[in-house]
Amino acid sequence: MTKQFPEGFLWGGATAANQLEGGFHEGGKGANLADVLPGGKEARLGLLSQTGFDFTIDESKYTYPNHEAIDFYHRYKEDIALFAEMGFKVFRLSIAWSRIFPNGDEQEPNEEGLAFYDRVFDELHKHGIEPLVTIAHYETPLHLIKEYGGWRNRKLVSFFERYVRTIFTRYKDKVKYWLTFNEINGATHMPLLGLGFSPESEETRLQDSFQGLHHQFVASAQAVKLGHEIIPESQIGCMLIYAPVYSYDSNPENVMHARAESDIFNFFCGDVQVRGEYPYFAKRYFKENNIELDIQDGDLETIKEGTVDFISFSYYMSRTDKKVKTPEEVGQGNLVGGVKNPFLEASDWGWEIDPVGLRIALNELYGRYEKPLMIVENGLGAYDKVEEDGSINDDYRIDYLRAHIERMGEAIEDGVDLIGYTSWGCIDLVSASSGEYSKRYGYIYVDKHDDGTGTMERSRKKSFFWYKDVIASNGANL
Ligand code: BGP
Repeated sequence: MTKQFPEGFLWGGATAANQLEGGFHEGGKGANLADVLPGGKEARLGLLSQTGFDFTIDESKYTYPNHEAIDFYHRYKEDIALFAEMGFKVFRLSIAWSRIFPNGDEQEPNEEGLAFYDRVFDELHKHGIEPLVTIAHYETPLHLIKEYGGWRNRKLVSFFERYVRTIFTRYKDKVKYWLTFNEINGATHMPLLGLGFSPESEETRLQDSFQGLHHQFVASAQAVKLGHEIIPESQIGCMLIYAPVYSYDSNPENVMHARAESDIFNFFCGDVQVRGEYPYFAKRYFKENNIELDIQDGDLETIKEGTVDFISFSYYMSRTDKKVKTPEEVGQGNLVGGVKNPFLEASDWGWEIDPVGLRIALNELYGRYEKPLMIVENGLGAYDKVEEDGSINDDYRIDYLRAHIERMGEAIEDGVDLIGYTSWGCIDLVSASSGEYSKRYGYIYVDKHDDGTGTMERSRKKSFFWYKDVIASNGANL
């Protein structure tokens, strides 16, 4: 492809505080959810989906890689300089709520935490990089989880309001692009991550998740309204995990099922946050699943008034759906469920690689909402090998990214208004779902390993130079 992307296209990379910063006890920070999640695929994935999660830190049993992460807390200057060297226009990071309000429910913020992000934003601006800030990225303050039961509890709406008011006011001259809740629609799959509670039983999972989501919808809409008041030029988006749902075959029963799955997984949250109302299909879904929401006076008005300016989403995979699975097909699908797609290869973690699915996702989202779109996560988690001369030849990562960026170009040709792309884990960091260092996404290698060893030294992978050229040519050189 020799075509350039639209002028001003926001190329960059994405991260989250808990997977990046470390310094988990420094600067007055309180513990948050990620601090109690153990490292290691088996331990973490199992715990994320279980009911009745134990929120204590047990170092005799588990390791906790997020405590140290990749030490961005101390090394942000060096890391931002490397992002600048690649030519980043934008850098996505999250603010750790518990750095600002260590317990989440205090009246007054923690000045040291606020000052840390001041320094980070200043450093980014020094290099001409625009920050894109996620307000909540799987890091609910632990106290809010233990004391209040996470987002099931309505009180979090007002604690969140205090938090967003504080950060909007503080950073109003430094941050223009904001996202409210990371992958908000992932909540029903893994309520622990997004909603900060572990369901008591499978029976209460849906009821509690949708109630928690309702609270987040109100909190998000309030944040949008507040943000527009405090920072008139701000652009505030929602953030979805998007996986187009394919029907396994042309059996109309399967096609209808796939459509309904897509509605509830991909569109439910977007419809509320972009259109400002619960979608038409919610009523029947709630009825059939015995979900009864506590919606208070004024909530629906708030949701209507606080619709987002743009839609951001993560894209890693599609999902292939079948209404009735054979016993062999159960558990053969992706992270997001479904059945195995015979046309797709999968990553070492079983995530199916589907660049065309990204073009489909872009068209589906734009076709439904006609609002600007930003891809704020995409990438390949892979094992990297450091050669004797220190080089890291991650051609597999380049191939993955190239194929996806090509389809973004196609979608733009299709007429989609795509404004930016921040690939996930632009610098190696701790994996969210498996708590591993060895699942690497970065252009920048970090010498840190699952067994806790490593110097934390940073080095440039082959993809670093490739991405630099992509950005310099505005997408023409792939
Ligand atoms: C998304 C999360 C990120 C991130 C990414 C990759 O779901 O928003 O926090 O980590 O997925 O997932 P993983 O780290 O599990 O490979």
